[in-house]
Amino acid sequence: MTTRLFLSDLHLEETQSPVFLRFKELMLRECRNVDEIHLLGDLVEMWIGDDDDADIARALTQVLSHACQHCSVFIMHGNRDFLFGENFATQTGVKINPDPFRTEDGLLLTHGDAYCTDDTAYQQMRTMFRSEAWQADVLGKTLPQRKALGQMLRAQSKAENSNKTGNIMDVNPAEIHAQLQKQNVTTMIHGHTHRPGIHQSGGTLRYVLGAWEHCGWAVRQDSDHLELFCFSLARPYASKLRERQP
Ligand SMILES: [Mn+2]
Repeated sequence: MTTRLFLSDLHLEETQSPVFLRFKELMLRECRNVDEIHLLGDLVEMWIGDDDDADIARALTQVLSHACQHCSVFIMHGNRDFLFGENFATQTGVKINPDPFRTEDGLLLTHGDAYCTDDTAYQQMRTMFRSEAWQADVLGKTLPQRKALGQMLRAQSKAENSNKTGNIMDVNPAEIHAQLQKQNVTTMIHGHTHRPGIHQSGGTLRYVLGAWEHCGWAVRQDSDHLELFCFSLARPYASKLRERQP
């Protein structure tokens, strides 16, 4: 009997933002209620390396370290935080899962961007960002250099409205189907597209997490029962789960 919580696309930037406050409340509360919390990518708007000393990086480290004392926390790389590395994992206690990741009870977890195959320009960029050579080059720069690069990329992303749903292509259903068949599972959970919903097709189920914009989104798993839910970011997070029995 596994209880899990899945989140993605928080795009955390500021420690004083409602998004970060709700995330903190949720993590500190739910780590006592579930066995595992899975962060399925784009937890932060940008990660420039595990040595980042920005407020949000420190605050995030604190929250995750605390949560890891009570439950298992897994991180998957999104297209904005693919530089989370082993130092961050060691510091906090989180485990970094590969994308896709298949749970032992047959859920296929993915950030989702790998299946947006209709956007060929995006896939070319993705291949570059995920290459060892590009990552080694970036991580070889000094922290101040990476901070400057991060600021530039953030400004560019804002100017282009990169996080707006209309500017993110949806997944390709045939690619999803092929991946589910390859992994021999029928249920997938992903984020990235900022199009929350549940899709049923040919005996498969796909849960899509939403971005934390107008509200927060999560999928809750209680053994074989899955539920997609949203909650207000304007007031403190209230769990619907009972505390785990000691
Ligand atoms: Mn994404």
